[in-house]
Amino acid sequence: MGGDHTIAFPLLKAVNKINKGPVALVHFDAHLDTWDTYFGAPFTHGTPFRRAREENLFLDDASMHVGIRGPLYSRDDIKNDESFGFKIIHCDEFQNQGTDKIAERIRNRVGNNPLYLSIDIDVLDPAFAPGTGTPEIAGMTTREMVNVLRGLSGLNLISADVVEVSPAYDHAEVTSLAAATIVYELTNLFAKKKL
Ligand SMILES: [Mn+2]
Repeated sequence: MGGDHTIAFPLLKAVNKINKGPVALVHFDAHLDTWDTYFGAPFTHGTPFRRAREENLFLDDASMHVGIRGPLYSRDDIKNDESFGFKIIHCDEFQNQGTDKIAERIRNRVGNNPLYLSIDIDVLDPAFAPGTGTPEIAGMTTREMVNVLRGLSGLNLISADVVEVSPAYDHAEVTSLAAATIVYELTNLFAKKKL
């Protein structure tokens, strides 16, 4: 919970160790986070899933990004990302598809595989989560976020992160409220798994 998205890489390593193999990765974010380097550095909040790919930490036939809309450095960003095994649900698709349909697409992709959910708070529109380092307009609403998560009930969720909350940039704790409530929804998903 909380900080820089770089943490997803060591967390995935730990989860792979416990799971004894790669997991389905569903990544909510405005950005792909699969760059090779960011400002010349290999270990940053823009590169965790490239490093994870190099160590085969996620399943290339069961992983996806949700909410993508960030700017690209080059066309290769998309080509490389696809070659790593990611499918993408673009944020614009929420305009024409309900959250039920979006959740169904995620469920079909993940299947019965063990699931790691990585949630960058910047997947939300800055109206709902201004307190983050790389805000992008035209994002998800908190209502869409909550309803998609509830639609994932019953999946084999084994671990999750909620990252990139930056209280220094927040207003009236609106970002912290969104993040805390997302974590609460995640605990419900873990609890329902056992029913
Ligand atoms: Mn991110």
